[in-house]
Amino acid sequence: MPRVLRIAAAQQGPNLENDSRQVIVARLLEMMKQAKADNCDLVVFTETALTTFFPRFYADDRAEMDPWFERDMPNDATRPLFDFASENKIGFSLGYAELTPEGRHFNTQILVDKDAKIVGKYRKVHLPGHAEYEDRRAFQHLEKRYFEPGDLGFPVWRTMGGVMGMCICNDRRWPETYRVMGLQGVELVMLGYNTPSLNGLGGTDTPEIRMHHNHLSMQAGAYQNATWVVGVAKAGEEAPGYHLMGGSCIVDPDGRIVARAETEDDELVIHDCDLDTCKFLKQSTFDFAAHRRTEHYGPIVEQTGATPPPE
Ligand code: CDV
Repeated sequence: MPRVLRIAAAQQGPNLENDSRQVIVARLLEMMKQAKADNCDLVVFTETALTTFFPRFYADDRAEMDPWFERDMPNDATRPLFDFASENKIGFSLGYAELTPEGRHFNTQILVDKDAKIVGKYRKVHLPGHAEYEDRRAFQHLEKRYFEPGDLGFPVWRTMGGVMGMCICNDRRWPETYRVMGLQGVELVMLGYNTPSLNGLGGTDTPEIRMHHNHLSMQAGAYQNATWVVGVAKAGEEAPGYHLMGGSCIVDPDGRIVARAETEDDELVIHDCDLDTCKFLKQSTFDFAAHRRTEHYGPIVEQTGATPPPE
């Protein structure tokens, strides 16, 4: 099995509110075709790739949001991606809003192998934002209203010659996300993000500092767990006053950005990722079995908020 995977991060320009699934999937398919023409093994699409980022909309009745969700995967709209994958032997990872037969709502990412088989499913654990309408915000971020936290943990899968895992957007900011996968020997973490260029609450964040946070989180996660990380944006103005950052990138196990998007549009960011380059740090600085001191890590799982010492 070759250990060099040619990976395309398929950044997307904005999905507008009225764009149909068919129009959006045609764009994704075009990027898959370009990736195949460039001999890629795997294409990574973003979070909620099939729709606009609807958690910016408020509805009293959350069922009004159900049309943004997929009840089956593949379905009629996404089947062209699966057909292309199996006919051309190319894998992909795709983010979408999932509505289960039991009526549960998740922010989901799947991993599809070169025979178009869904080999992995991840459901977003860290849901940012809020559950009720908040007047003080320039725009809403209602993920806590429309999704429940993922119930699958952070699994990894041995597929396409490597050990692969996924997370979604806000998950990338939490070291625990990468470490749980690192403890399973992950060699490639794939993630998509919809990240506004400004904080809806105002504050001192500039678009530049937010881009810095974006890359810093992924670079740290990659280095500290000796894994490749592929981060894929949905970028640009999805609505007036609602601008999403780009900056899609591929990060090597040393934490270096080795390829990066230059636009805020549909754009492939391609790199030959040698999974064997994970080995050196996994066997030295980050040889977890040799160096971790779990007897001191209790608070990480025992408490959520910080408890500073008394004044
Ligand atoms: N889709 C996201 O999870 N977005 C968050 C925003 C709200 C900060 C993120 O962490 O990028």
